[in-house]
Amino acid sequence: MDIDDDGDLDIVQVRRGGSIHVYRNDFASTGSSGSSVLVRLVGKGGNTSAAGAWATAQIAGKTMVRHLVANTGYGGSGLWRLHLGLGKSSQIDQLVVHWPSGKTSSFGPVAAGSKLVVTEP
Ligand SMILES: [Ca+2]
Repeated sequence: MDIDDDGDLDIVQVRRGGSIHVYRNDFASTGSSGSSVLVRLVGKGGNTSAAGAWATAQIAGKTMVRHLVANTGYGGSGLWRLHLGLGKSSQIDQLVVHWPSGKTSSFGPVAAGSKLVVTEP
């Protein structure tokens, strides 16, 4: 998850019956890492969190796929948004969201550093 909303991924670890550990990733602020695009999806009907949606991103001739899942293992939880790492690329050429209902949303280019909210059509 990205606890400080700066586009790089951080980790929060909660041990059963134990303490909470937060590992904040400050690598992006050093200028040493690449950029990213964050996409929050808003579904319709009973699935407003868009669980089960997925997206494909065309970035510099390569295809990236990201799935929005409800959890990431025992007691785990994901971002509830898509984190698309761009490396040194300056944009996503085309982004296609595939909704659980079967609908799609397509747009682009999307500049690095963007934070999008996409609503199901
Ligand atoms: Ca972060």
